[in-house]
Order: sequence, then C-alpha cells, then structure tokens
Amino acid sequence: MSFAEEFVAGLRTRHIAPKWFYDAEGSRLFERICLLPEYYPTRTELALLDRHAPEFAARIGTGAEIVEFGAGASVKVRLLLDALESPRRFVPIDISGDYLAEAAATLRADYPGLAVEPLAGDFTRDLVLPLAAGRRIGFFPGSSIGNFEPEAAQALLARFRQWLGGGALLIGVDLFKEPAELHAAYNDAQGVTAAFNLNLLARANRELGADIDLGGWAHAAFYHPPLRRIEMHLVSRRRQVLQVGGERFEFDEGDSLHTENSYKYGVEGFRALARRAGFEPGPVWTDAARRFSLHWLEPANPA
Ligand code: AVJ
Repeated sequence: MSFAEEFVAGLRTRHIAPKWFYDAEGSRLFERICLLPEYYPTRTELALLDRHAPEFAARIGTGAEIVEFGAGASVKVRLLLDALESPRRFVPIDISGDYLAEAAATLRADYPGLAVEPLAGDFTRDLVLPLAAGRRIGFFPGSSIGNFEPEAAQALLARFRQWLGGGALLIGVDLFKEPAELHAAYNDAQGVTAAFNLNLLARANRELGADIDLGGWAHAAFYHPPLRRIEMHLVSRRRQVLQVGGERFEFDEGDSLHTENSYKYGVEGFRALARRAGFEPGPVWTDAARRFSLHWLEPANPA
C-alpha cells in the first residue's frame, strides 16, 4: 500500500505504521534525534560497533557482502566497512529512496573499491534482493526491530534469515531500563522527537494535499511497562475534522493517532525470539550500563 492509502486507512483505525515517518524530511529529523543527549541508543551502539569492530570483521570474513535493512544515512555501517577485509558489496535498503541515493553517492566517494547497490523499498514486503556477491551478512542496527510486535519481529527475522541464505545477522536491540530514562529519550528537551512525530501530518499536507493544522496536535510518548514498549501518539488538542482523499475524519479533543511502538527487550528474551525465527544466537555485546545490545545470529540450519 502507498502512503496515501495507509494514511487514510490509518485515520480510520487511528493507527499508522512508523515506516511512514521516513520521507526525506523525516529521515533528516531522525538523524537529529540520533544526536540528542537524551537519545542514548545511537551513541551507545556506535561505541559498541567501534569497540568491537575487529571482532565483527573476523566473524564476517574477507570478501563479504553487507546488506543493511533500513540504512538511512548509512553512518553506522562505516564502522564495519572500515574494519572489513575487502568487502565486495554493500546493499543498503531503505524506504526513503531520495535519501538512500544521496547516502549511496557519499559512500561511493568514500569507499572507491566497494560496489554500492542501494535498493529502495519496504523490507517488510516482497522485495527482490540481487543475487549474493560473496558471503551475505545482514546488518540491522538501531533497534528498528523494536518497531514490530514480537510476533511480527519473529516473522521479519525469519524472512531475513531466508534472504541471507546461510549468512549471519548482526542486529542492534535496545534493552529494558529505568522507565524515566526511556521516557526522556522520547521526550527530548529540544522537541526534535515531537517534530519527528508531527512530520507525519506535515508529510500528509505535502504529499496528499491535506490541510492539517499541526498546532491542533500534540506529541505524546510514554513507556507502557506491561507491554514493554514505548508508544508514540499524536493527540488532538480540540474537536476537529480532517479532510483527506475526499473523506472526512472527525477527532474529538484527546483522541489519538497511534504512530509508533518501540519494544524493549532483555538479552535472553531477544535470544529466545531469534531462536523461534530459526537462528542460533551467538555472542552478545553490551555496554557497561547494559543500555543497548548487539547480537550475532547464525542461521540454525544453514542452507
Ligand atoms: C528507529 C525505531 C529505533 O524506536 O527508538 C526514535 C525511532 N522514534 N525516536 C526508536 C524513534 C522516536 C527509533 N527506531
């Protein structure tokens, strides 16, 4: 489904998938989130990638192909690429095509020997990957896996396992921690996360000719302990009617649009999920404060 179709359907169900945050503007806002003092995941994961790069390189081996799911600006993969011995090809996959092309051009300039073959598309749908060039290793950093309900996360991992055809997956997973610390990460003082959330409505104005007053909506993000997830919503500040795609949608004051879930895991809980998806979990790397984890997953029955 297109953004137009899913946005209209989402106004009906009051639930829109977070992948629609990432138009070029949303991708730029997300890059700003990654630099926020409150948003610990990016900083923590980068430090882990940096510290353990030689170990990852040894596991990945020479002449490998890296496939990154949801590559964005392809910043993190550089730490891997820098440590690898003659990587053959890098295939960044992202839903934001414009953004992806920009990032690929920069990468090509910085890694002259590397074949960079971006693939614009939705990795939760049927996407056709090129034939592997060398041992294929999946890279799924940032805890984007947290955007999926645990069952969908398991199905997605199982699909990655098939795409990797015997190769391993290096995946970043955000961990449980104090609710206050989680809350701060999604309610930053500068309001960048709020702007990122509201960009969904701005995007509808830009792309769908909607005329939504952004001032009529508030950012809400909170940790929900029973489901172990951060939820993000857009909350209507007043009674209002949205007109999109020839349809009318009424919102009362306090009505919400659910825009994102971000599940948090324990190390063992995530390894159990990976096993259910057909992986044999290998080593796990975490920071001293156990804020974030990187997992090495091998297929349980390699092809
Ligand atoms: C890209 C899904 C990992 O859940 O932390 C950041 C997205 N949303 N701030 C996350 C996000 C609000 C992010 N992921």
